[in-house]
Amino acid sequence: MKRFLSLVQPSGSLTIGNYIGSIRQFVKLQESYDTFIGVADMHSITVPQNPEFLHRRNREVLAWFVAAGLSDKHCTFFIQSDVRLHAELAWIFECITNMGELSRMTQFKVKTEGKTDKKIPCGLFTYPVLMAADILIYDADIVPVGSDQKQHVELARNIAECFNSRFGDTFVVPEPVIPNVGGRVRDLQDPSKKMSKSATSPKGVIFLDDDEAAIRKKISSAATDMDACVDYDEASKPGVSNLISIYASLNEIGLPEAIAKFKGETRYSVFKKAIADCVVEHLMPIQERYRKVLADGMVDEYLDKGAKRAREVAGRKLDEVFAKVGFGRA
Ligand code: AQP
Repeated sequence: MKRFLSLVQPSGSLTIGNYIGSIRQFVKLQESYDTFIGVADMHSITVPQNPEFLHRRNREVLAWFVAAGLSDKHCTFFIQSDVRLHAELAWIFECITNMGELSRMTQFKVKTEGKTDKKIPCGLFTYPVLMAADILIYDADIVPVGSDQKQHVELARNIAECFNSRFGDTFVVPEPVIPNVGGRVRDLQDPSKKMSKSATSPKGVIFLDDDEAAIRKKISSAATDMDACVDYDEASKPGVSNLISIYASLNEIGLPEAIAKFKGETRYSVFKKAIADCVVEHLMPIQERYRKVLADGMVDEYLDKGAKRAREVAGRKLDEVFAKVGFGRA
């Protein structure tokens, strides 16, 4: 059975972007793959985190996974820091990755915009290498990601190919899988940016744990344009197009169908209400399940079981890598 893997950072409350761009895809794939789903707490400290929040969020992210429909029958759930082998492999990968490749990473440029070198932690520069280790240590065949992470999966492919050519066939070269619609959910207030959990303002971000009133308020005040005519055009109508994409993704319909439903509507209030109804309808049942999952106390059991298996799989791969690079005694 082929393997798929994805990790989500517990760097804040999860957003509808995380849900549409990644978690929902995992739910569809889980039965057809040997599925590894992780909480990337080691990645999240590239920006300062409150340790207490981080502990709590690790469990909460897992609870969202389960509430969204992922099951321990199909998934190996783990917290990244429970499998420290990732960091050991990342060190080896850092030694075969050059600075030029990392300097080209768009996420690095976005996250360091306007900052001087003194304010940029090295981890922010090298985390794509840790991400490569996350993926390659499990020999993942596919990695479903939002479009913002595609470049990082490409880096993982380059690293796998580089290692394989230097030390012999060792790693599976993974494929990124990007959703056709919803690969980049945009911030509702500033559609030039992607919706992010750590956005400077929460106004443009729909968090999975937002209550109905907050969701409706955020959507009704989403930035649109002065045309007063609903249509899809990412360049000239990014705000309206974003809302249509969210609608299409959540309803699992194609963009043309979603566009046809709203095209020509002149009242943005009516259009936004339909989007808000759709988001509320989708999120409320997930929120209810989330509360139950946290209350039923199963999260730790899933994580313990998952960490055990993840350590076994990762450990075998790392032993092979250590031997190939010449570590230890022959
Ligand atoms: N806005 C988005 N649209 C589509 N997909 C998205 N993803 C994140 N935001 C969007 C996808 O969610 C997965 C997990 O992401 P992550 O938490 O590991 O890191 P991220 O991409 O950096 O997510 P955020 O929300 O922007 O976090 P912060 O603010 O902490 O940096 C990935 O597959 C990602 O593509």
